[in-house]
Order: sequence, then structure tokens, then C-alpha cells
Amino acid sequence: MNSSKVVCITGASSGIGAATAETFARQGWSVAIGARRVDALKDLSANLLKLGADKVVHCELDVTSRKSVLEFAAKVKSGFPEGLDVLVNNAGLALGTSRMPQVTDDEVDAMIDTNVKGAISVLRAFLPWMLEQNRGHIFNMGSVAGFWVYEGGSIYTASKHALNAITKTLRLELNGTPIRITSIDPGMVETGFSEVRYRGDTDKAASVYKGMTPLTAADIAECIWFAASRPAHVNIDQMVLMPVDQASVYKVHRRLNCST
Ligand code: 8X3
Repeated sequence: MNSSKVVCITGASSGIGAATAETFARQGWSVAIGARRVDALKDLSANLLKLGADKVVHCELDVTSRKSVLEFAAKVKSGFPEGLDVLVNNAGLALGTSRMPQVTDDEVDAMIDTNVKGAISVLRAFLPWMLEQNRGHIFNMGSVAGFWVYEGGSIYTASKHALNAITKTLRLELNGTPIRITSIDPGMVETGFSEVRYRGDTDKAASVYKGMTPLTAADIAECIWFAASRPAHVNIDQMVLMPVDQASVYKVHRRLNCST
């Protein structure tokens, strides 16, 4: 039986998920990680142990498949029978920036199935366990797109608005239990997010952050760690994190005449 605390992270193979796993590993926590790319999970597992993780469990996870989510949850439960302290419900993506008439069925399905239905599946798989153990802290990976909208972002912003509603509802439903829930709502973070959104077009992805200093995955991971490490009676309901250069979706300061 492990004595260290346990964090479980979805979408952990890269970006904010991987950085969060590393941050908790440095604190000596045990870490359960899930993502579609098992090779990346294996590499990350080895790194987490080097960084100080007490124990690492990794398992293939496709949050768009309820079967996959249930299998992942079963593996995490059998790996950590002592219970789960923190769940980081992180898997999510944006695809394209098409306006409504041009949005494709595949884009709609991928964003809704991952960001909304996938996040719900993860919550439904882990919440009964947390309620049974009567402890835990859930982080839903929101976005400023959970309360702002922009042209070309109808489906992505709708998906993050939905997740925002789910987090707020759970905050009410969990009242009276010790289970905490936090929405992490970043603005521009330079990860593989824009490369996925632009389907591997690295120039287009890089242009999103041109001339400005975006947040990093580590910036977000540190905030998750901060919220998770508050005393048990403190619930940080929402953390909105913006680069200094970004004041809104439409107001980003760019130093375009220099090389940064
Ligand atoms: C990512 C932020 O502005 O690209 O969640 O929607 S944004």
C-alpha cells in the first residue's frame, strides 16, 4: 500500500497534462496518466519516476470511448486501492477555426465528443470512487473560451462553456462533501494545442504566438499544484490565467518588429 498522495491526469502525453504530471512527481506524489499515445506515456512514466514520483501507472485512454474510460478508471483503482487525491480532467482539443457553415461534422464530433462527453465520462467514472472514499479534488481543464466567444470558435467555445456549466453544477452538488472542484481557465498557452487545431501546420500554429509571450504548460501546472496544495477547507473555484500580453481574445499585444 502506497503512502504518497495520488494524482490522475487525462490527456497526459504532452502539454499541460504532462507538465502537471511532472509537477506532482517532483513533490513525490504517485501519478496515474492516460492518453491515446502509449509510447509517449511510457517515456513520460520513466521521466516521472526520475523526477521523484513514488509510483506511476499509465494506461491507454481515449476519452471519446466510454469503454476506454471505464478500463482506465479500473486500472487506476487497482493500481491505487488507497484512493485518489486529485483528478485532472484535462483531455481536450480544438479543431479548425471555421465559421458555422464551414465547420465539418468531424470537427463537431471530435470537439464535443472529447471536450464535453469525454470530460463527462471521466467524471462519471471517478466521482463515485471519490464520493465513496469521501475525499478528492477535481480539476476541470476549462479555458477563457468557457466564458468568452470569438468568430470561428463556435464549437470549441460551446464545448468549454458546457464544461464550465458542469464544473459550476458539480460545485453545488458536491457541497456538503469534502470534495473540491476547480476550473482552470487559461488564455493563450503555447503547447501542441494550436498545432492540433491547425492539423500539423506548424507555421500557422507558431503565428498564433508571434511577437507575444504566451503562457507555458508549466505555468498552468504550477497553478494546479497551488490550488491542490491549499488547506483542505479552501476551494479555489476558478483560476483564470492570462499572459500579460493578452487582455482578451481580441486584444493581444505583439512586438512584431523584433525577433521575440
Ligand atoms: C484556448 C484558448 O483563446 O484559443 O483554450 O480559445 S483560445
